[in-house]
Amino acid sequence: MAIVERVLFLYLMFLAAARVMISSAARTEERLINPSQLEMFVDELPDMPKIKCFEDAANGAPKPKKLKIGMFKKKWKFHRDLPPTPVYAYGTSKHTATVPGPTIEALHGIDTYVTWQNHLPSKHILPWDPTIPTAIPRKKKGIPTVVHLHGGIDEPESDGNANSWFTAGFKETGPTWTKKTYHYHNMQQPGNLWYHDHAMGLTRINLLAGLVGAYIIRHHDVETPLLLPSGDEFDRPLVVFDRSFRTDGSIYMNSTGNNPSIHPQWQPEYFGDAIIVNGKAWPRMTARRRKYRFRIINASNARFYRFFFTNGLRFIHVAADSAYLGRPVVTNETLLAPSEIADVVIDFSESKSDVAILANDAPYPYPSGDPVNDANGKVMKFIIKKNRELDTWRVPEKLIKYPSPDLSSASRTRYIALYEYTSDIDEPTHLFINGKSYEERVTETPKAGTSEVWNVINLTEDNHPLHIHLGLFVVLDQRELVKLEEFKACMTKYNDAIKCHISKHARGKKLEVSEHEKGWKNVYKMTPGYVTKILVRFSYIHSNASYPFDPTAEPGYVYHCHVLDHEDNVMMRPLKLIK
Ligand SMILES: *[C@@H]1O[C@H](CO)[C@@H](O)[C@H](O)[C@H]1NC(C)=O
Ligand SMILES: *[C@@H]1O[C@H](CO)[C@@H](O)[C@H](O)[C@H]1NC(C)=O
Ligand SMILES: *[C@@H]1O[C@H](CO)[C@@H](O)[C@H](O)[C@H]1NC(C)=O
Ligand SMILES: *[C@@H]1O[C@H](CO)[C@@H](O)[C@H](O)[C@H]1NC(C)=O
Ligand SMILES: CC(=O)N[C@H]1CO[C@H](CO)[C@@H](O)[C@@H]1O
Ligand SMILES: [Cu+2]
Repeated sequence: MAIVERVLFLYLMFLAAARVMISSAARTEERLINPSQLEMFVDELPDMPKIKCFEDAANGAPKPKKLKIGMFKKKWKFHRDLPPTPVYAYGTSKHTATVPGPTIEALHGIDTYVTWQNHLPSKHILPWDPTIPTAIPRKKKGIPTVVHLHGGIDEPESDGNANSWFTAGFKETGPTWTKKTYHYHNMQQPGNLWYHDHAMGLTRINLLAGLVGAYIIRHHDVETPLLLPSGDEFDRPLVVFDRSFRTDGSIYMNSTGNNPSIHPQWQPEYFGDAIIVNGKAWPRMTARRRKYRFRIINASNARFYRFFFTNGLRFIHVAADSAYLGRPVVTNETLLAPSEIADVVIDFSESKSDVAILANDAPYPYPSGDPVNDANGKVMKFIIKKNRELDTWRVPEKLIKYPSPDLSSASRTRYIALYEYTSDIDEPTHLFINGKSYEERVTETPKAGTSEVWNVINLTEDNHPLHIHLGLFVVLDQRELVKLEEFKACMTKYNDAIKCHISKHARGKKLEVSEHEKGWKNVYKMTPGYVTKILVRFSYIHSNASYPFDPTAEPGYVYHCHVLDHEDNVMMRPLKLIK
C-alpha cells in the first residue's frame, strides 16, 4: 500500500512538474525580447562574403564560372547580447553561410550559372499556413524553396517561378520545375539586384528565416569613367530588414492569424521591432571623412523606411532599383518600399559632427499606421573620423542616361486593379489583383520587345509596392481617384475599369514622382486611392537588341505586390510573354 501511494505520489509530482515545464516552455517561447533591452550600435557592420561569378582569365575576357550555393539551417548572432538565432542562410557551405547571403558579383556580358541547393530539414523554424495557396511536398518532407533574382532579365526557366520549388536534394519538385542549374545572362544594364526565396505561399517566412542576398552587375566600360566610390571599402551593399526575437534568440512571428477561423496563421503584414543591417541589429560603422557608395536594399516583408540622417547628411542618389539615373539627385530623406533599392553616395566630409545616425520615420503600415518608436526609428550609426581625407572619388554631373519612355510606342493599355477582401470582423482575408486568384488563366500577355501602359488602381487601404518580373518601367503619372466610393462600388461589382469610367474618376490630385525615382524601376509604391500609370518595357533599356533567350518559354513570369505577406495570399498574377 505504502509503495502504491509512494508511486502515485511520485507520478503526481511528475505530472505537476511536467505541467510546469510545458507551461514555462510555452511562456518562454512567446516571451519577446523588448528591443529596449538590446543596446544599440554595439556590433560592427559586417560585410557579407563576396562571390565572383567569373574567372579572371590571364589574358582576354573573363570566363563564366559555375557556382553552387546552398541553403543551410544554422545559427546566426544578430546582436552581441542576443543568443544565437536559428536561421536559413545562403552560402557555399554551412560554415560560410551568412544572413544576408553572400554578395554575388557579376560582370555585364558574362553569364552566371548557379545550382541552388536546398539543404533544409523538414520542419520550418517559423509558423506557416496551409489554408493559403502553398507549396506542400506530397511526402511532407523538406521545405520547398526556389530562388528569384529580383531585377534580373533572364529566361523564364531560371526566373524562380513560385511553383518551380524544390526540396532538399531535389527529392520533390513543384509543378513548373524544369532545371537544377539557373542561367543568368547579365546582358542587362549594370545595377543592383537581389536574390531571395519565392516559393508559393512560403516567401514571407523563407525570407524572414534569412533567405536573401545582394547581386551586383558591373559594367566596367561604362561605370569606371564615372569615378564613383568603388572597391570593397567604399562601395558597400546595406541589406536592411526588421525582425522580432524571443528571449531565447529565435525569430518571433505571430502564429495566430488575424482571421483565425479562416486562416489559422496568415496575417496581412509582418513587422519586427529590431532593425537589422547586414545581419546585425542597429550596427555601427567607422567611416573615413570622404565619399562612400551604399546600395541600400530594403529586404523587409512589409516595413517601409523613410531614411534620414540625424545630423543632416544628404543622400546623393545615383541609381534606383537596378538602373542608373541620368543625373545624380540630392535629397535629405529617402522613402524605400519593401524590395526597393536606393543606390546613394554619402559624403562624410560634409558632416558637421563626428557621429551620424541613419534613422527611419516611416509609419507602419505605410502610410496610415503607427508612428515609429525609438527602436525601429534608428537604423545604424556612423562614427566619422576627424581628419578630412583627399577624395579621389566624385559624383559626376551626368551618370548613365537611358532613352526616355516613348508613350507613342506603347502597344496597348491595361488596367490592373488591386483588391483587398475582408471578413465579417473587417480583417483582411486575402488580396487579389484584378479580382483573380493566381491560378486563374493568364490575362497579361505582352508581346516580347514591346512596351505597354499599365494603369494600376489601388482600391485598398495600403500602399502596395508592385514588382514586375522581366520588365522595367517608368512611372508616368499618379492621379487621385475622385468619387472613390462610387468607383470602388462599381469595380467591386463589375471589375472593369473602362465600364466604371476610370477616366472620369482619375481626375483628382496629381502626386509628383520623386526626382530620384523618375528613372527605370522594377518596383514602385502604388499609392492607395490613386491610379498609377506606368510604361513597362519588355526589352532591354540600354539597347534595342532582343533578349538572348526565349522569353515566351514556360513557365512564364509573374508580377506581384512585394509586401511578402500579400504576395503569399495571393497578390500575384502570371505574366506570359508572347511572340
Ligand atoms: C497575434 O495575433 C493575434 C491575432 O491578430 C492577436 O490577437 C495577438 O494579440 C497577437 N499576439 C501578439 C503577441 O502580438
Ligand atoms: C522595405 O520593404 C518592405 C516590403 O517590401 C516595405 O514594407 C518597407 O517599407 C521597405 N522599407 C524601406 C526602408 O524601404
Ligand atoms: C528635408 O527637406 C524638406 C524640404 O526642404 C523638409 O521639409 C524636411 O523636413 C527635411 N527632412 C529632414 C529629415 O530633414
Ligand atoms: C532603339 O531604337 C529607337 C528607334 O530607332 C531609338 O530611338 C532608340 O534610341 C534606340 N534605343 C537604344 C537603347 O538604343
Ligand atoms: C494609403 C492609401 O492612400 N490607400 C488608399 C488606397 O485606396 C483606397 C480606396 O481606393 C483608399 O481608401 C486608401 O486610403
Ligand atoms: Cu501589397
